[in-house]
Amino acid sequence: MELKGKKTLVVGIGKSGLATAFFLRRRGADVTVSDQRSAAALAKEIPSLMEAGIAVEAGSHGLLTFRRQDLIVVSPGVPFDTPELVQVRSFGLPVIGELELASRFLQGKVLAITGSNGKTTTTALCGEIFQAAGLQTLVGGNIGTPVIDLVDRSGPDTWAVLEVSSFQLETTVNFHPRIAVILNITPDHLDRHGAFANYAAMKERIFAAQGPDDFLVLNGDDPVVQQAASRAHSRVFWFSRSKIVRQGACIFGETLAFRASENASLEPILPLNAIPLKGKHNVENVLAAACATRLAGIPAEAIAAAVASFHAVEHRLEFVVNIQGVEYYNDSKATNVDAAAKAIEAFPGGIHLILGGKDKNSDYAQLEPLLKERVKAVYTIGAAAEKIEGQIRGFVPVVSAGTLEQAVNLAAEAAATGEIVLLAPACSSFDQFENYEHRGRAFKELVLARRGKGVWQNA
Ligand code: UMA
Repeated sequence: MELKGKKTLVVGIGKSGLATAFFLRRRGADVTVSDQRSAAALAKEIPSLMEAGIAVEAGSHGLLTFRRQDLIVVSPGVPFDTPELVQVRSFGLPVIGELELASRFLQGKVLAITGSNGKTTTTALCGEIFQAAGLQTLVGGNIGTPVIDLVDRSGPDTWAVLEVSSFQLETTVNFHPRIAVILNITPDHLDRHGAFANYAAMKERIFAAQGPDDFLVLNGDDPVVQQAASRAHSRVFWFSRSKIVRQGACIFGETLAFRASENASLEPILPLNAIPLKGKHNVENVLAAACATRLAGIPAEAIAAAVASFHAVEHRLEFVVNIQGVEYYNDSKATNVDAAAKAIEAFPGGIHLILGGKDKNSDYAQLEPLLKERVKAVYTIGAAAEKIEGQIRGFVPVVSAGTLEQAVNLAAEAAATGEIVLLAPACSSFDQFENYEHRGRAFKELVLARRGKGVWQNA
């Protein structure tokens, strides 16, 4: 793909857009960036963009700016149906995302992981397994480092391990992972994708450009993911926590095992009790990671060693502290109902649960059985509080806390020895925080500030 002298527009100047704009400029393109934030709000970004010779449109997206381009690259958070994008697409102007652009320049092989939940943990774990096996490894995508920033570090022998979101997949064309993984598909981002079927279709785009030599790893326990197999053009492998698979990874007795083909015997990878992560969902993440990395040719021993020394990624069911017998867990990344359910399932009971934030058109009543069985009280925060309270009232005592600070204090005061205070909000964070990381850090600071009030044991 020739970029020299091409008129390019990058829409959105967040992490992904900034990295893309500088990449395009380094490759000799004529670059403009457009962001709906005001020039004042972009005061930090504008000087370095101007210095690199990149033109900046701030405050709104101008149709004329969009029409003047040869190529438009959109950031993942910019909806594909933004009116200016719809118009220029109707003129035949190419509109792609950062993931697609990066994949055209990335050298080596790609392992890409998507799913509604568990993507970041599985991506980080696969990265560690590759590294433990001595392979040249790059990790990026939705996990934090834009894929475009990996391009200059990639070579023919590199494995790029990428977490890819439905937002990123929406704009792919030729993105072609050697190994693609779909962990699970449950309702999320319905405010962006509309119907659940649209969201599921975005996830399936991860394998749309795969061929017969590629691998697709699917969750054999997830009915929505199972349906994807009939549309695959690549070799399908399964992972399952509940049954023995034809080919892929599964549980045999107390051992996680891999079967290379229908006729092969099960090869033990590691005992289940060697998995240091909490929760059944993390067993699924390890199964997926073991299957994908085994398909990449990594020996079982290297997989077992990397899994055994792997610890929870920050903000994913992260143990914070034990203060006077009460354990605090930060699962700020539980930004949808299914993720919150998985966090609750990780504990047998005695949970003081903090729920709320920005609603994504979710149905919180789905939590009913788990709330009744395991949760002592719910503390609601943020813009979604009223909706959540309306949908879960009667299942469990609900305290309207408003802010995270108030929720932490109320939960800490109510929790008895042996109980759990869990932030698994089932919502995104943008009503009260910059992002889920900001929310998770705020939770940890509030919790750790309480250490003065008792005896504690750090993470
Ligand atoms: N903007 C516009 N016009 C719009 C919408 C947004 O100009 O119509 C601008 C905003 O003003 C802002 C910029 O776009 O300046 C933000 O871009 P972005 O939302 O794409 O965010 P980035 O900072 O580029 O981060 C993105 C991913 N964000 C999203 O998908 C929302 C990050 O995933 C990812 O880590 C990063 O690229 C690097 O690849 C975060 C995320 O929340 C973690 N992902 C969602 C999730 O996990 O649920 C999908």
